Amino acid sequence: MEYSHKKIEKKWQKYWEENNTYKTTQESDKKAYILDMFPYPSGSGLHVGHPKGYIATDVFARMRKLQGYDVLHPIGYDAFGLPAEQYAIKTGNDPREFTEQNINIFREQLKILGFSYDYNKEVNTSHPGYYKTTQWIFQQLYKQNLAEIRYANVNWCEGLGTVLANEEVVVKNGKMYSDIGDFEVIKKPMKQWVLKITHYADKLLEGLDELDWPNSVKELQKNWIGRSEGVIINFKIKGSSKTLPVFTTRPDTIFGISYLVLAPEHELLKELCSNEFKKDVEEYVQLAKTKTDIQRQDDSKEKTGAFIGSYAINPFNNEEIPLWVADYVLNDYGTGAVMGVAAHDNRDFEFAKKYNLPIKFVIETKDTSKAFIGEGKHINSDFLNGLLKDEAKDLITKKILENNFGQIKVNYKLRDWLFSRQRFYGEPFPVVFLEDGQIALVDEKDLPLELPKTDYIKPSGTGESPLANISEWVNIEFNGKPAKRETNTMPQWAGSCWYYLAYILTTSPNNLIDINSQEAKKLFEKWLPVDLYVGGQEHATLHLLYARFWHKVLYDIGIVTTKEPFQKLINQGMILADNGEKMSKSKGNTINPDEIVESHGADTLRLYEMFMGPIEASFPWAFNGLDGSRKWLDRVYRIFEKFEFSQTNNHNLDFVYNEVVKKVTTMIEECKLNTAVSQLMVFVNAIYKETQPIYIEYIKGFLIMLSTYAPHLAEELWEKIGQKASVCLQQWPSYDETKLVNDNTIIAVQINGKLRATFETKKGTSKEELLTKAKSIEKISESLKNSTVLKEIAVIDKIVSFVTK
Ligand code: ANZ
Repeated sequence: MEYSHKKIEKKWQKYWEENNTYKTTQESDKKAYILDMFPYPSGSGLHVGHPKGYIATDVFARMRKLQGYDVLHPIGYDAFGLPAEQYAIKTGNDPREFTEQNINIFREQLKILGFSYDYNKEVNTSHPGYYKTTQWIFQQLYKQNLAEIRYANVNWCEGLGTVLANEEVVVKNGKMYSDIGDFEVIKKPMKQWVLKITHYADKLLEGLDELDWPNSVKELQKNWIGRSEGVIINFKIKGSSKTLPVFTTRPDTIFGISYLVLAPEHELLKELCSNEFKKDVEEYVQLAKTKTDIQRQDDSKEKTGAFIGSYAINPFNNEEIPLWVADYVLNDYGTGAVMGVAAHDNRDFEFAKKYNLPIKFVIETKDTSKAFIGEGKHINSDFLNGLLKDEAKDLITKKILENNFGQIKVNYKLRDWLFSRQRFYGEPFPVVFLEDGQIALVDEKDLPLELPKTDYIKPSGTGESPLANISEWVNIEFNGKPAKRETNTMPQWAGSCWYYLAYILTTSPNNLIDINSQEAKKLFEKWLPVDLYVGGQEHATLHLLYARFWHKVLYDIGIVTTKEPFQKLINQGMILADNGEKMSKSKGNTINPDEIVESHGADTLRLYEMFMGPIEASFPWAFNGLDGSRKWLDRVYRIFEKFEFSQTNNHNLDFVYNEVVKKVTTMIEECKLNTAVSQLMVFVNAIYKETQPIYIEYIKGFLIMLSTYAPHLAEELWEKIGQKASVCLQQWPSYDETKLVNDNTIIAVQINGKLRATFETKKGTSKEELLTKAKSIEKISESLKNSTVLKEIAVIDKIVSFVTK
């Protein structure tokens, strides 16, 4: 017998909506903020992979609600962005309308899956009511001197007609491509807004330790920030008053220097180059210009360079060191100059080999045919001889400081964040440029600065934003003076940097309490940090880094109340196509959740996606698995047709029920959502073994637990046993620890000291009974038959032993 999911699911969705069942409450002293990475509302809608993370958070949020927490479980849309803009250009539509349509489709798709979202808290980053605050936050960054316009070598993507952040660029075969769309990216100097995320490098690193995040994500962020401690040594130049600062993390190798290298763009290169070598060096510099940073750093490529005809002096032994130029040195890292220690660095080794430069080993090794990177004692190093790396580093650093040869320096790989996009469909910058070149902020009371209505949103092709074409928007009067607006817009990341704060402040969709108010502060105190955040791993060094940066700035200026935004993070795995490939529209192998809801029901889809395996792992879609989940829900449904329920407990199910409640609770708590389902199955199996009426309180407890996975069916059955709705607002079942003692024990049966069998029995079973039970085991009775039993021993709860002849 099957239940009608179509009838049931519609009915309860309507009920929840009418009764505001999932309204965010503020009545408990316990809170749980459970967040999904919000979707980009693309034109193609959801496939079955998308809701996997959403179902997981929903199960968790529902349990927390039932446990009496105030739960914040919202959803919204990361709605600015290129695809909508490109679609609008292609079809001549307004990206805003297109986005609105897509959001409506997404919302419907989510609603039929029965999520416990509080839709009243919905946000859309492209709504002026929302981006008003995005602009306000930008202004705070500006006021904190964390935003400025710089003439910078940026990542220009012709295909997208915009600049991209380093985090948005992928490197393949030494070339750069856009993360979205896979278009080629080149370096190009342009005037840009940058956000000085580098000022927060240390804070971003420090905070990581306290977070309950996957190690892989923490590592990705650590490496992206790339902190390294070293020193800058100022080398004197022979016959010149100039010094050349060189950053190194290995000052202890100073007696092994073979040469110093400058980057081709180094500001001192021309000056330090002797006349004789000018031509060679200039040619080399031209050649280097044709390569990207990535090609220059590619370890598989042969190193190239040129001698520049002058020498530096090693401050510790006064040796002359030749100066070279080479493009494997990057100008914007460290000081743009490197000490070449050929014996102990692979790149330097290759370089020295190629140009016949000396290779001086200063750390002990037997194999001198290649660079030695490992740990060992210092040799040929004067006062450092015999010391290991760390000791030697400490000593040499001390001497460098004492003698004023240089200073301590910490370097980061992290670069400031390029924050301008030459696009239409993003947040306008809330600034104006006055005629004298000054920048002024748009008055707070004039925010939001809205995007103008226009039909003309194509990129200009010159690298200027489409907004530059709308002269009545650009040219304004500001406090009585002529001024121009910024025509670039913010990147899509801006809106997603703080959306988790927006939900807290939202009183109705896109209607927010002032972020800079006492009321906001109280709410932040209540809800921050996010307790569980579930989303894809691809955001490790993008959204998750950017959002942490903004959060820390907002913390420092007293807006938010915690140092970190997201306490626990889980990266959900993917749902693959049935052949193991990634699901994608272009491959035509996607499965639409709407169809599954139609054929099997939302509860089945929810249960199946959770039962597939650990949430972090990826699995191929399997229709037989889906059928299996549906069959189990039907089996649950039939309990209510077949069995009678009783107000009195016959204690048959005491052990299994209490154990299942305990396990389901801790498993959901630990986000082991697949094994929690197995436990619910264990309980259903136990019911089916019963011949007497089932204790109604256990049925209720079961339905409450079931409602986290299959809320529609659980509501229906809850109603069927005569309860008042809603099952989603009941109290999570508790378990009785005293019922959890399993009062059975295992008895070993030995014959002449050898283990022959085991059996289970109630604890405390008498000696006589133990002997009888042991003898009734076929294997034992067979053995005893043909021998004389000399002795029978029984130890209660432990063992039965026979000695025979
Ligand atoms: C001497 C040395 C000896 C080095 C040795 C390494 C090993 P991280 O940890 O990544 O910060 N370096 C410094 N500036 C550079 C630049 N602009 N372009 C390319 N390489 C640069 O690495 C710091 C090390 O990278 C520095 O320490 C320097 O080489 C090199 F056995 O100095 B080392």
